[in-house]
Amino acid sequence: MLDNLKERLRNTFAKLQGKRLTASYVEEVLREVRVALLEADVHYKVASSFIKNVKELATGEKILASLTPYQQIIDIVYQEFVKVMGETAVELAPVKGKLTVFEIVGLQGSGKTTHTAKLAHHFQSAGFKVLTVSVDVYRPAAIEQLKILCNNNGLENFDHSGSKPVKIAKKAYDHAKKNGYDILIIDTAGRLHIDDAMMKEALAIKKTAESNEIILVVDSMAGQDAANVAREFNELLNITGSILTKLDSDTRGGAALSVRAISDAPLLFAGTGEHIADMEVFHPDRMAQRILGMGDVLSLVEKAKDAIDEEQAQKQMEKILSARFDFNDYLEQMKQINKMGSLESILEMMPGFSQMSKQMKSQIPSEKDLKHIEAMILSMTPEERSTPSMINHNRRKRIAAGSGNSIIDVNRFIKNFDKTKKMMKKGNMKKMMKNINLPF
Ligand SMILES: Nc1nc2c(ncn2[C@@H]2O[C@H](COP(=O)(O)OP(=O)(O)O)[C@@H](O)[C@H]2O)c(=O)[nH]1
Ligand SMILES: [Mg+2]
Repeated sequence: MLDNLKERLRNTFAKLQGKRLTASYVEEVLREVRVALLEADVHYKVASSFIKNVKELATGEKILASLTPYQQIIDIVYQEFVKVMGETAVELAPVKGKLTVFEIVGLQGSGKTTHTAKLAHHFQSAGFKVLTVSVDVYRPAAIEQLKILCNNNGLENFDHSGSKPVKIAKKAYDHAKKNGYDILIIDTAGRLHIDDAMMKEALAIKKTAESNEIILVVDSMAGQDAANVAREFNELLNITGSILTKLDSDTRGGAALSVRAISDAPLLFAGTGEHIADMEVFHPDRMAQRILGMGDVLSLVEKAKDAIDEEQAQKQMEKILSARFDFNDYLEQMKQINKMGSLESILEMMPGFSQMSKQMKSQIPSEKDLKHIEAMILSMTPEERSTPSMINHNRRKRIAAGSGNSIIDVNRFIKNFDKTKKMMKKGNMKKMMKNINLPF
């Protein structure tokens, strides 16, 4: 899902790599982000305010002077995505022993009936006594659909043969009250388009059944329309939350970004399939990560931020690329890398990783190896550390004995060090660093 938006943003951000930012450059990039949002069917008002907010943050002096603009801008955009979708996950919190009524509203085909059953399953699994009822009298098959879904999944459905939605809702409500249900979920009828009759009916049910939650079901494939649906339903019914459905399909994603901003009610759940359990609590941060297609890169940015001081990183980088790289640097370098966790797992998250040769990967020591390497380096004299070429056979024997390693270990380590150095000199490392812009 969201593949187009993901791809557009990725391409846009790729241009930032390794560049010093200027305010006008940021603007150029943000223009592209705006187009990407609009193409993903994000409502134009939402897109505009999104860009405005990002611009304010991204053109601050500190960011512009930063050595890692790529990470910084992505981080700002990411934070803005999270904000637009509501910051933190909001969960419905019905109380046992007291009837809470959910009224499910939305256009026809958006997934109301399916999600009525999913919600019932969700709360019943959490120990609530849940009753469902369909008041979609216009399509008898719809009432049957909910009944079957409930039967198949061990859920309770209020059986009726009524023809007046408000009356059915009232009966179901009385029944639920009398029989000690914690939750009543009312699946209402939808239309292909928003119309007066549908809205009036939903409002009348709200009054009769004292609906505590008005939950709007939105098809995430609805694109720009999703924003209009959210606005109109909200104006009349004052929705308290929404469910975005069909996020498993090839959606452009705009709905996810527009609905919350327009209705100002939290996105509660994401529908991710046709099966009863295919519904997740909506997490704005995780969704932002999916949209950016860079969840992994973002956590990488976090790691890099924690582990590495920018200025020191720049110095290290310069040294690696010069011929002066010695054992002291090597040890420092490997320690830094190790602080970030397994290097392999970090690199795997990055676009440039596949370009790194197998041979190169094999040069990266594990944490255990590092301990041995550290011992070996500490057993060297300062001259040896800074002039690796002077370490002859006798010196190697001494280093082995002093560090508790075998001569074979020492030989292998020095050979690896030479290889790594050669590779860096050849410019492989430089190329790699340029591609991935890792700050060390
Ligand atoms: N793939 C997928 N299909 C869904 C999802 N939610 C609903 N559907 C399908 O969408 C169609 C319409 O759903 P339904 O619940 O009948 O919509 P309603 O008219 O609003 O009650 C059905 O075929 C559902 O199986 C979802 O999250 N993912
Ligand atoms: Mg239905």
